Amino acid sequence: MSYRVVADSSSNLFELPGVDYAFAPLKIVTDEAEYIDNPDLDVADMVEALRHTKSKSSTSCPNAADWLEAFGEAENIIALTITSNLSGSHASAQMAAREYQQAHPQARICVIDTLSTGPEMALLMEKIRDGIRENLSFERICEKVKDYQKHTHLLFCLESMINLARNGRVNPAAAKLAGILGIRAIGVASEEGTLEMLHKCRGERKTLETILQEMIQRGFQGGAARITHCFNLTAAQALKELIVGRFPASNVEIGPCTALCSFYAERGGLLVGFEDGIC
Ligand code: X90
Repeated sequence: MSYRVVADSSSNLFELPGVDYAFAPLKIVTDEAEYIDNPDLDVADMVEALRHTKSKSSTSCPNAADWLEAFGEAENIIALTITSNLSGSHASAQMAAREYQQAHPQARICVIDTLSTGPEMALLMEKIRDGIRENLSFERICEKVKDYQKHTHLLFCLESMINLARNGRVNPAAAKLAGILGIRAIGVASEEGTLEMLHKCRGERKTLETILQEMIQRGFQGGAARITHCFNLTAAQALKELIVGRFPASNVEIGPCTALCSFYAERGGLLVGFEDGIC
């Protein structure tokens, strides 16, 4: 049985080694330029250019045609989207799925609203890959990933929420928390797939310790954790060391944010996806 895994580029992954994978890119748009979240883009250049631009910047999600292109001609498709509460990506993917199903009545397609993004989405993708490798049925894989989703979480730590606030993705009061220089705001993806702020923290050490405490409080017991960072490898590594110091058997990997997450998480931002102990 042939499978294709598809996700929008908010997953920060342009490939998923070992499986047929395609992504649907989001875009960052200003009056002067359009940045497509794909491997050709130099994210450092984009972040720098955005820092100096006076024009308004916004983002746009893939449309149904973009999703259809990513679906290709696959027989079995599992598609993952960024939370439907903050983006139209999920609605586009659903529309594309209906069209695809009409054109390919034999095909099977499942579109999952991750109610999250970034590294939590990456964990769900890994779970799908495990299912494909184990030769599980399409239904079983979809069921398993939806079940796993109940046990995965996303925490994040931002040094600025300007782009989130300007684009109406967070309420202004929450944005104000992170607006003060030198203060980092820690938040979580809520069960409804919205941003919920938890703490403001001063100093990197304290911030990372608070993230680990929040992970433990949400049931982390040393399973898988995926960290993505926006030009902050040092903090990502320090967080990994903290996690592994406390849970030596944990499986922690670090990767960079691509364009969409870099735009919203902004320079210095960290995102942590992790599974709770029941997994
Ligand atoms: O459709 C679009 O234009 C994309 C809109 C995306 C808005 C939010 C992206 C957030 C990226 C920031 C911290 C994590 C928040 C998680 C909330 C569920 C990363």
